[in-house]
Amino acid sequence: MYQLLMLFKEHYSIIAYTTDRLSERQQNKIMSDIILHHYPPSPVSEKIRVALGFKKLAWKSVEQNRLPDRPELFAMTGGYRRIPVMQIGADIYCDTQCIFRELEQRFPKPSFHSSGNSGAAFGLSRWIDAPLFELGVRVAFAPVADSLPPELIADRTRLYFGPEGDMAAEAKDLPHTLAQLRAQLGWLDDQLKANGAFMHGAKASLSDLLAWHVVWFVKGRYGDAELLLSEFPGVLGWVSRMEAIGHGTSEPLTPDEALGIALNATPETAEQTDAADPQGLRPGMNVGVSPLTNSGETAVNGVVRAVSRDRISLARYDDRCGDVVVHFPRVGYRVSAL
Ligand SMILES: N[C@@H](CCC(=O)N[C@@H](CS)C(=O)NCC(=O)O)C(=O)O
Repeated sequence: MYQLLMLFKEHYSIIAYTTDRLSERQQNKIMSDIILHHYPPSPVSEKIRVALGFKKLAWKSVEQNRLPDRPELFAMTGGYRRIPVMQIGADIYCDTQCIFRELEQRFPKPSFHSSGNSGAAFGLSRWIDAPLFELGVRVAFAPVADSLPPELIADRTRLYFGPEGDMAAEAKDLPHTLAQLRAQLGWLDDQLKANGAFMHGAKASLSDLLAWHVVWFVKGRYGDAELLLSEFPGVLGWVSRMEAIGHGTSEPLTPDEALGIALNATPETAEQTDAADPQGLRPGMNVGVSPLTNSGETAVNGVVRAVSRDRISLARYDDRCGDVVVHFPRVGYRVSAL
């Protein structure tokens, strides 16, 4: 069955894409490229844009809609709605935890973990990506909610603050939110002042990329950010060092072109088992993967291709992109047998 599908995919690709403008050589080059699905104001994407700059990589930039109207991307992810998503050929990496690990494995130098703090950094991400980031969302959106498109506010309120979320109440509660945020920015400042140029010393590492996206978000979107940050000299000096890292080099690609690249590629992920998996997950099982948050997101269903302690990879098929493998982190996601 698998071979039959691959034959179909090859044949279909030839009609749909290969006879197009691109020479085979150009295609092979593009097929192995890093493709980042993101949008410019997205702070979580900024984390990865700077990660690509950190590793001095060239990448293709697919600008997605700010609202979840992303049919080409959803065909590939199976409905995972968060941004960013990294695509390499027909392998689709969801969530920045997964993207960081894949970038580190494929492009080990310079390492995200030069300071030897990879465990601490992934632990730190559980604070920064959730409680600290959500304070950033509150200060970025709540004071200006009336001037933003109502559908954007409704969408983000449900996503970040749950079914009972209320952006007007968040606006009223801003002084409390700022008190929480201020104290936690103080933690970053203490760390930077004690350690030198970056969070763990002279070299930037994963912890800097994690902390950076929240500071970038608050600095760029909160009207009184200058005042808020003015008491943190450690953070202010570090901001210019983080900005100097840049985003690597990117070229634009359309969502449709990205879909064509997936259709024309074969997933690289081989079957992998993990005898110690506590859930007994094995290649071939039908499962659904959904975030642990009460954010109204739908599960992504597929057939397990690879299982490990940190990652679950699902094989999926969609007419528009053919066979793909979609990767998720284990931490923060529930895998349920179907
Ligand atoms: N845990 C995810 C969080 C991603 C996230 O929340 N991204 C924001 C964009 S900054 C998002 O998807 N917002 C809703 C949307 O863009 O549809 C990750 O690390 O990638």
